[in-house]
Parts: sequence; C-alpha cells; structure tokens
Amino acid sequence: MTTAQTKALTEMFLKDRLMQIYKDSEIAESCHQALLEVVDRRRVERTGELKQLDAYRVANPDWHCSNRLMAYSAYVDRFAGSLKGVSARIPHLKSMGVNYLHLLPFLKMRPGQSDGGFAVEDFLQVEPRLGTNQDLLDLTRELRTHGISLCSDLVLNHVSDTHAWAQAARLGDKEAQGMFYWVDNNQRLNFENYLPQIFPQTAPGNFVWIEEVQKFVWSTFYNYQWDLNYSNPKVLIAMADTLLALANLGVEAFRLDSAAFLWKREGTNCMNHAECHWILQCLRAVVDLAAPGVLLKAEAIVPTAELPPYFGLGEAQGRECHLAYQSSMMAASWYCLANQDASLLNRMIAELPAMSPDTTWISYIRCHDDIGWNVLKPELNAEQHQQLVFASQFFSGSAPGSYAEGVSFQASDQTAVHGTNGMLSDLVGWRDEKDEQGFARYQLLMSLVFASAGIPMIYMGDELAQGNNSAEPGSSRDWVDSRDLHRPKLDETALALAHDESAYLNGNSRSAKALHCIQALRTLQATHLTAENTSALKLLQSSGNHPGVLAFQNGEVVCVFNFSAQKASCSLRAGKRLYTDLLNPGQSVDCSDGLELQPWQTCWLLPQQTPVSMASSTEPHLSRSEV
Ligand code: OTU
Repeated sequence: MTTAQTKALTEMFLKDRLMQIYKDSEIAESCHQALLEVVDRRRVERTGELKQLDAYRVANPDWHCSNRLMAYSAYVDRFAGSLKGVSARIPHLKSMGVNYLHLLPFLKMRPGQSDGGFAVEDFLQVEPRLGTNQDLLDLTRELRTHGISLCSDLVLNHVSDTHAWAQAARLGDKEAQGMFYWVDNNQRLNFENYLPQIFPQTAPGNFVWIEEVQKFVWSTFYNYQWDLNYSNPKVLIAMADTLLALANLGVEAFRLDSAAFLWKREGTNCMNHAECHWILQCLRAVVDLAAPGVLLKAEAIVPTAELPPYFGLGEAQGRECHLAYQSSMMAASWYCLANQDASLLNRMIAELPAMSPDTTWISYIRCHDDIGWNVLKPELNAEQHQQLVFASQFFSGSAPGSYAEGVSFQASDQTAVHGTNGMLSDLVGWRDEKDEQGFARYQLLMSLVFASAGIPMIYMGDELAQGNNSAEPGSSRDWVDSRDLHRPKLDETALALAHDESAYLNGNSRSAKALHCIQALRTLQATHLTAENTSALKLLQSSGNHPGVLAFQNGEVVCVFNFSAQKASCSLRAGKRLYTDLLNPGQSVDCSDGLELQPWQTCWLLPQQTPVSMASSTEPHLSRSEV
C-alpha cells in the first residue's frame, strides 16, 4: 500500500469512529475537519529528527515488542530533583538496559494538592518547579542520543479545578462549562448508584457541588480533578492537539491516564464503554497521521476481560493502543505469593488473548499506585475471594506470620479489600543482605516481570530494594493518601553502593544485590527470551506439579517459579533433559525426573541438547499455542 493510500484509509477510519461516537454526521464532519487541521499544523511543526524516527518505526512496526524495551517509572522530583537533573541519572538507567523512561506527571500542576501532578493546570507548560519546556526538549534529545524514549502521562479524563477551562466555567463561561459534566442532585444520585469509588476514604463520591454554577461537576478522583466531557467534540480536539504538541517536544510515548473512564452512561459503572475505545482509536489515528513513531499506552486498571479491547481487540475493533498495563497479572502475582498457590496465574496465562505482533503489555510488579485488588474480583469465586481478603491483610502485615510491611489503601475495615501500598522489598519482607528467603521472593516476582514477554517495567527505588518512605515533614508535595508510602526520594547512598562492585562482591549491600539481579534479568531476557508478546508464551502445566508452581516456555527458555514457602516438585515435560539454569550460571540441571525447587525459587532453564521426548508423565501439557 502506498503512503497516500494508508493516509486516506486512516482518515476514513477516523471519520468512521467520530460518526460512531457522536452519531451525527454534521458534528462528525466538523470534528473530522478540525482534527485534520490539527494533524496538518502539528505535522509541519515536527522536526526532521522526529520524522526520521517516525519513518524508522513505520518500517518496523514491532520495534517496541519482543524483548527490545525495558521501562523505568519515576517521579521527576523524587528521582532527580528536576528535568535537568534527570541527565545525571542516564548512566544508572543505561546500566540496567532501560530504554523507555516514564516520568510521572511533570506538566504544570495544581498548586498545593495535585494528586502527584495528576491534576494538570496547563498541559502545554512544564511544571515550573521541575523545569521549563526548553528543559523538556533538551532532555528528550539527550535521552534519544542514548537510545532512551521518554514517556509522559497524558491525563485524558480530567483537569485540575485551576485549569483555565475550570476557572472560566466557574465564572459562567458557557463554552468552558461545556468541557465538563454538570448534574443536578437527582441525576447525581442516579449515577452514584452504579459508580465505583476510586478513593472511597479520601475522596468519597463522584461529584462535587460548585457553588458558582449551582450544579454538581463530575469528579471521579479527587474533588479538584474535574472529569472532561468527551461527548463534546471540542474536548477530543483539544486533547489531540495537546498530545501532538507534546510529541513535538520529543515525547515518544504517552501513558493515557484513566483511559477507562472517558465515557459516561446512566445505569452503568461508566467504564470501558465502546465510545471510550472509539475515542482512543481517534487518538491513534491522529498519531498515525502526524507522529507515527509515537506509542500510546493504556492505563486501564480494569478486570482482565476488559483489557484486550484497549489493543483494539474488542467489539469496537480497530487500531488502538500499542501498549497496556498488565494490572491483572500484577495483582495476581501478589495474590499467588500470599496464598502460596500459582493456580490463578496459570489460569490467567492460559487465557491471555492472541495479540498482534505490534502490541504488547507492560509487565510490572509495583508502580506509583497501590496494588489494586479490585481488578481480580470478577475472576474469583467465594473461596478465592476469602483468599483475596487474606492477601490484602497479608501484605498490610496484619495476617499471622506475615513477613510483609505494607499498608492497606482506602479500605474502611480489615475485610474491605481495595488496595495495598508499599515498596517491593518491604512487601516481600526482604530484611537485609543476609536474608536469602526475602531475596528469593524479590527475585521471584522480578523474574516473572521479565519472563512474561511484555515490556518489563521497574518502579523507581525497587531496583535498589529501597524500603518504604519514612514520614517526610517538609516534603515538597502535599500527599494526602497512603500511596506516599512508596514514593520515596531515590536513596543516593544506596545508589552509590549499588554501583560499587566491591560492595556487591563483599555481599554486604542489599542495593547492590538488587541492582545486580535486575541487570542479570535484563541481560538474560534480551539474549534468550524471544517470545514477541504474551501470546507466544507456552504454559507448561502438569498434574504432577506442586500447586505453587508456575512454569512456561518463553522462546527456548523454560521459566519455573515456586510461589510456595515449601520445596516444590515439578515435571517439566518441555522436551529436553539437560538444562543450564541461567539464574545460576554454570549450573547444569537434569530434569529427567522433574525438577525440585527450593521455597520461592525461580529457574530459567536453557536446554543443553537436542530435543528428547520426556515420557515420564502421561498427561499432555496444556499449551495454548498447541490447542
Ligand atoms: C491513575 O490511577 C493514576 O495512576 C493515579 O496516580 C491517579 O491518582 C489517578 O489516575 C487519577 O489521575 O484507576 O485508571 O490507586 O490505580 O486512581 C485510573 C488508584 C486509575 C489508581 C487509580 C488509577
């Protein structure tokens, strides 16, 4: 297909989706025209350097898949003080093989409370405390020379109550008011019956009374975050323009925050509607037309079944996001660890959807938010729900025998399961450099992140096994909820020790041990794990396996995880007998009679010789690629 044909098709696709959203040909037509004008204006503005990048990526549409990218996520101030300061961290990032840097919101944010910058006051200006637009441009260029792509949040669902639209709306400007949802008390109550509570304790309810307007404004998150009204095409046009403007400052990927919430419909939970997908597909079309090297990543923390549509695989089919967070596997990993039973992960992997080779997951174990348990609820029966309650109590340290030191998030009592906060090392109870079992649990979860064929993402501080944030009086941000527990400043001493080879060799630094673990996983992943995305994983299930065992094949490598505190046996049936354990280099493992794993042990097994059928068990192993 010629470039002109592709362009024409994308424009038609855009038009079609606008029609689906607005159901009115005049509105769809004028929105189409406006979006194409935005595209033309921003395409002209794009530099030669960025256009070159676009051209390369168009020719290599799976450039971000397989084992090519590794991500790192951090708050700018916590990580490096300012955007300028990030330069000095590049060697650290490169030492891990990171080539995708997600900096949490750095655009002009609400003064005072801002939900960590997720209440944006001005999308086109860098937060002055963190730098200038020029600093952003300089940073994206510098990162690019090191092969690192910068990802920025694009908070699609809401703006700060100090954003120009909100301010004008308060003053009675009708056009500005049209950017938001307004309801009277009856409508509010009708909606509330069906809506979830994201912050039930610190921001109960989904609406805020605005005295000047004498109405309630929709506000899913904190009351200073006003939801945008996408049934008004002006919102979509403005956000598309914002996206491309930031892309032209060198941002190469966008984390589309709260992507599930964009469309509201009475009598529903107002999440994951088809319109929501059509809106994202419009943004994708705009990106494809004006900045095709840019990646879109869905931040949709929703149940497993609702996730594939963010890749455009649902009923509302079409090119949509390139990436999406695998939040179900993240939460399931913790659930399995607490319950010492890997069945849920086994099931989830078996049910992963077939994906096109130019889409993939972000695999992660922690991020700046809580471990959200709600995504798992639809998967679980009553007994498993009790196990979820247990997991939540376990990681907040309140279950007997728990090694974890997290806290529960937004839960009114011990049985209300909502979320859990804490840094990785404190949640897995890795006490010190001598604590082998704590390290085994850290390695177990991290190695699953690297093995599961998405883009592995490390959350800042976890690579140094940094512990929970201590109460920090005078912290530059006024955080109001317990997610602050896992938002510490990067520990400079730990960072220096981690890069000190002698500290590693002496075995007296936990941060050095953690960083070496990450570096080894990244090197091994890039060298040996070749599955292009999760659809290419082959699950190795056998009735002979201990329930705590998860085993699958990624490329040639057999990855085996023991989620239990007991020794666990496992019959591999992967067709080979002699393997090298890549995590214990030089160690040969004979799996003829199966494999015995230590508590929480992980093995990545590379076959040493040509296939020999393993006939030790009669049960066929269940592998998605073979059914
Ligand atoms: C996202 O989060 C951000 O990651 C949070 O940091 C913000 O507070 C929030 O949006 C509002 O901008 O469900 O899909 O801990 O998982 O709020 C959106 C709860 C979200 C978060 C949830 C989340």
